[in-house]
Amino acid sequence: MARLCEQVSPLLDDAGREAAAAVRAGLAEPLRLAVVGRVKAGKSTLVNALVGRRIAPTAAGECTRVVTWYRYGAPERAELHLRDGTRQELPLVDGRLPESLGVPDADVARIVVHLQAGALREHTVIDTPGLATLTAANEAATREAVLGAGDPAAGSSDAGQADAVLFVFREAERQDEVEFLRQFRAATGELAASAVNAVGVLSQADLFDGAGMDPFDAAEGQAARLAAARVADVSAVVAVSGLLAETARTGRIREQDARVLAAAADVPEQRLRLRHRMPLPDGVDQAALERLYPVLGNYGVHRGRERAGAGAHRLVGWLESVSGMARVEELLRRSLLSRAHALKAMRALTVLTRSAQRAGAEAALALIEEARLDPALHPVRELRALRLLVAEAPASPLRAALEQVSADTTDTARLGLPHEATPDEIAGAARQRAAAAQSQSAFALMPAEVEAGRVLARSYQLIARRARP
Ligand SMILES: Nc1nc2c(ncn2[C@@H]2O[C@H](COP(=O)(O)OP(=O)(O)OP(=O)(O)O)[C@@H](O)[C@H]2O)c(=O)[nH]1
Ligand SMILES: [Mg+2]
Repeated sequence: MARLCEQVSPLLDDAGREAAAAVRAGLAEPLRLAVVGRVKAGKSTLVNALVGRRIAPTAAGECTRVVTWYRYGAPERAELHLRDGTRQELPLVDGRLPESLGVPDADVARIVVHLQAGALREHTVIDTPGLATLTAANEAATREAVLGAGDPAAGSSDAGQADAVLFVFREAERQDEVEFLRQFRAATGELAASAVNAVGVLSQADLFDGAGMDPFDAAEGQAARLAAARVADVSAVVAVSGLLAETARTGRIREQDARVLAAAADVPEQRLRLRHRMPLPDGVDQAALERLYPVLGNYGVHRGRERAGAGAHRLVGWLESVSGMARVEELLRRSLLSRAHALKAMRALTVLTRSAQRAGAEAALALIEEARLDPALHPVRELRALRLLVAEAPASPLRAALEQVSADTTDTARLGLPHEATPDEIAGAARQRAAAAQSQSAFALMPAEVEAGRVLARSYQLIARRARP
């Protein structure tokens, strides 16, 4: 891809050259993950939990107004990238982004925050303003910055910034989520979220109305239904409480807090709910307890009381495990980080192709077409085939094999062979699979399966060739 960027760049116009340079620079960076969803879905809270810092502002009202990147870097700092191309330092306030940026929001293309947070070595996280928000400008900015639906005529070289998407769905909106995804897809076109580059979470699981059930169990059931209904848009959906994870991971619970909770352990839950009308029993520090509600939510306060007796450490451990955040990270690893190289190349190819088309650069398009056939870019073909297959024939037997070969792993793992398999064994198994995939392709009825079989056969041939050049 890097070589292709260099070859194509001189054949493009100014905006295209800029886009090619940006794409080239991005190849060496961690995967860029955009966190997308409706206003107040809990995106920024989740970002804080992912990063392990309370850096992004969160609030009950519409809060994130500017697309904000969190990337690994030292010294820790925040910068405004203004639309006129200049940059300005943005001082942090108590380690958090300030409420006011000092310039009109509309002048800011994005905020870039550099942090030395371990999680950011693996992926850059892009927090976005909520879609379907009060202000149309927010929504346009998000679409533009996330997946390149920006208007190229308006000089948007920002197009297509994210390699992968984390959708944040919220219980209250669940009726609308299908429509939301449809609109999102329409707005983002070829770079749209799909089963290969997007995963979902059902947020605020602690608030779920489980009708007597544990809210997390109820949320998990709903998450599974959402995933089944949207197989083409996200590879999976898991339930999570961003708030509990953020609280657990950012040192917000001290010994003193655990003592306050433990002191209220025997107060009936009903009584706690009525605390504004009826004072709590002696021995409960009502003011201190009140301060814990925004930090832990009703669920965390009420269910946390019984764990608090064993101290803050145990309480925090419980918050972390009940939050579901570890499962979100596992999903990110399994579905997105495991194919980071191909996802980055896929976005890069799309951006280059668009730039070449816009500039009417036939020679550049020819180079890109040639590159698509290069074995080095075969992983991109695998992802495209997988995307199509999941959208059109999700139950196809070819799917699992295609998922397996398209992961960033070793050829033995791709074939499911033991680690110590010899080159001859690898080549032999790969040739056999190639022949099988070819015949599956020949007998398939759905176009998506025909293509999947073809791509898979080629994947196995390439593995065979790598083992025995
Ligand atoms: N109980 C509970 N509250 C949450 C959770 N996640 C977020 N919240 C609360 O919901 C409100 C909105 O959270 P944010 O993280 O700011 O949501 P957002 O999607 O970034 O909002 P915008 O940037 O305005 O689109 C805040 O008051 C959070 O404390 C959660 O998992 N559980
Ligand atoms: Mg936000």
